[in-house]
Amino acid sequence: MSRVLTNDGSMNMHPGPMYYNGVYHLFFQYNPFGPLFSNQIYWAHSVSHDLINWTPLDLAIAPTEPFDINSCWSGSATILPGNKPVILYTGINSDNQQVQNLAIPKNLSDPYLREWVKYTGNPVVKLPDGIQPDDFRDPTTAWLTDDGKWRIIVGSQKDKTGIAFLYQSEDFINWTKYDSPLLKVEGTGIWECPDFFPVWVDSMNGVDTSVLGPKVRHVLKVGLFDYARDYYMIGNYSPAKENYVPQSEFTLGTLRYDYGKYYASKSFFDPVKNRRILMAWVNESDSEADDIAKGWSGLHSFPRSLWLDQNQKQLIQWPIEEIELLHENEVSFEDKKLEAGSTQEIEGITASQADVKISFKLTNLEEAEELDHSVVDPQLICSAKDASTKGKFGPFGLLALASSDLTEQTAIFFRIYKSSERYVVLMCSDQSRSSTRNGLDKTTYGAFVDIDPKQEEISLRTLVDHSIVESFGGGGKTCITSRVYPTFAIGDDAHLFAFNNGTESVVISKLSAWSVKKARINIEETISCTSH
Ligand code: DQQ
Repeated sequence: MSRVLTNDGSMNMHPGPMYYNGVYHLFFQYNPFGPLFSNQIYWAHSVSHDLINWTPLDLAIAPTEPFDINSCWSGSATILPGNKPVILYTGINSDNQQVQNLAIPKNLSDPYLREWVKYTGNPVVKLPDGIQPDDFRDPTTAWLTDDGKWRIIVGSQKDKTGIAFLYQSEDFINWTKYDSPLLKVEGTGIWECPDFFPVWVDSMNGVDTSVLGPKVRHVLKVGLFDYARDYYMIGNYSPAKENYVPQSEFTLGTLRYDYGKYYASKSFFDPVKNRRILMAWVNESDSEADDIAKGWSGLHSFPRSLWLDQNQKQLIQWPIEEIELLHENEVSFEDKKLEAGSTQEIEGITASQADVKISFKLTNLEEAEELDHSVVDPQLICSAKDASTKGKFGPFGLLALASSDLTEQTAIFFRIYKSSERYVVLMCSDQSRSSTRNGLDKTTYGAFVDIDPKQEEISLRTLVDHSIVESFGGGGKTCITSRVYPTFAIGDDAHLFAFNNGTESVVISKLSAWSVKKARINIEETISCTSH
């Protein structure tokens, strides 16, 4: 699989992914001196022609100036008219304040934009009055409206109220804080790595960040530092009064891109295939000592396309189609009954690096058990009833990175409940038996899937890549990413099973699975500097 990770350092994500002249760029937070986060963070830079195979370049931005001497933190790329990329990023200045700086490519005719130079007048956005020095960061990609002004959001907080400050500029140098934030919500803590972008109301295509009007809704994503979770809202934005009205009020139950280990994400518009593509930082679930021993920490999720669901209530996410470049040895079958308490090994693929799609057909659903309304948090329900706890319909799903005797397994499964007159679909990712090793974060994740099992099959797609498992339930309505470190179920000793621990049988209506070849990543290669 393709994971831009660092051989010798800490990577914590929130890249400024961007497309420019035939090349995809991935910038990301990087500590060149060791595998853990530090107070000397740089911008690393990799490039790709297919979002699968990546070539590392020299570090793009280093902490060298008074305005970023104590680290170059997250930010975003924007393509200005005339096809000119610029980066806005957070610098920790010599007074340890978070300020926002501008950098531009040194040589636009270098197709890989290897060198970036900082604006000598940095910072272009200073810490606002009344905001703590470490509460102001992560400028978004900018968007332009017909009044000729650019806008960005900067994440912040004041007294635990999360804030999306909005700034306007006509020249991308002089920025003015708009008198009211785009949004603020009490009690959430600081908002990191905000993202703000339009999505079509009636298409799966992506759309450029500056598009406005009745055919789009706007997504505001905020990362809650206190929970390490990326929440998003869908709403209506009108630039006239910088007014953003989310369709539903933000709460900690608000929609999340991913209900597992998935944070500090960033999206960008891919004009080649008209896609909005999302990438996130997937941190480690092992210990710092483990990270020091392995010499690196942090990787990023597989790129996802994202679009607005037809019901306009949530986003849909799906692995980009380029993953098919890495598929081999397809295995598939249809209509296979999975009796209560049974497993079905999926053989013929490399289970440690695989892509598997499975859908389940259920009958006599009226037998489903009632949802216990005393526990409403799906993650708690999944934590209380793991993959071995029998239900009626469920747990059924996949056992990934499983040892042959199932002592090690990462279980991604569903449970179906009746709740008054409708059905509820719960999706869980159970890491409790992912490894015989101790000292790991084996938190179980869970979320509901907004599908009606009377109307459609229960589908799951899971990407397995050694220590990362990314699952897409309900065709991409609910996503859960986990990090696991099996000791036996590794390499050729890893197995993949479909399983049903419910008392009711289910039918695998269709399964397709592939081995996924290794992508070319982190391989230095002399890339020709062909003048464009
Ligand atoms: N980590 C970055 C910040 C960002 C946070 C520093 C997100 O820019 O807010 O590496 O994890």
